[in-house]
Amino acid sequence: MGPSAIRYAGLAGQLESAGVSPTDAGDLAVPHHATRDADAGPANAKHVQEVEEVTTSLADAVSTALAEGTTPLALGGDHSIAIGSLVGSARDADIGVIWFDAHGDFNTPSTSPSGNVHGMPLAAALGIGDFEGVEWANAAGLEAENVAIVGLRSVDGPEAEAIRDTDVTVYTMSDIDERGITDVTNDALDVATDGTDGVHISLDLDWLDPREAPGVGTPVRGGVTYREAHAAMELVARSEAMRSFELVEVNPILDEHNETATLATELAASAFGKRIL
Ligand code: 4U7
Ligand code: MN
Ligand code: MN
Ligand code: MN
Repeated sequence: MGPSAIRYAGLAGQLESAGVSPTDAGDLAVPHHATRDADAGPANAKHVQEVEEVTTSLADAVSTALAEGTTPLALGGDHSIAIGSLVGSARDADIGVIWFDAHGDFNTPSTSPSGNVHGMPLAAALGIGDFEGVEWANAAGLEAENVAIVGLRSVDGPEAEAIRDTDVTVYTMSDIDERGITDVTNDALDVATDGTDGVHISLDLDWLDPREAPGVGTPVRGGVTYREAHAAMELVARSEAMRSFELVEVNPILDEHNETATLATELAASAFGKRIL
């Protein structure tokens, strides 16, 4: 339902206001939740079979869009789709990623307290722990040293340890408090562009404070403001380094008057270069 809500909120018009001529490639085939057994696959990774199917079709769609010279924008759905975005974006290029999120999404089936794959995509794409050598999930041209997580404020114990064991750079909410969103985002862009061909931007709407973005599955108080979120996206646009983009975790059932979906469309416009004058 997330992609429908985001389209309904006016994504195409917002992108046009940013000077983009968007093409809607439609929905990928995603098995319906109620028709599949969440626990059919390996232990503690719900619907991982389905995630693998969607990863593969999304990765193909992303790499095709890039080959055609366009900038793919993937709509979720939960953050597990990032595995597909990253595999596709990093298939024929070295990429960096900026992960705008309250969470680290660095769990593996061995560490996850929930078994939800939306808490694992960054570890999956980097081939961490259980994901080592898992071909469908590993993003070929992505290295931990080009990954920046921005806005972190909720992380599980073993997940934090796993992040610390890698070269991933983390900017917590405290870093944003102390240094401001501009400095932090510029540093994250430096990390993600260093020696790479471009940057994937992964925007989990729970990055924002739940007062601004109530329609998400796992809200965490103390997130960035509306204005900070726009400022970060505007810096992304100005860098001209964005290669692929995704909006995830909008849940219209939990939303109020589609405001989180609307916010997602506005932030996309900023990331794609919308200017006031
Ligand atoms: B999201 C969690 F335990 N860490 O793994 C988990 F707190 O994509 C939450 O960032 C994951 O929204 C949140 O289930 C995933 C939990
Ligand atoms: Mn996330
Ligand atoms: Mn999150
Ligand atoms: Mn979530």
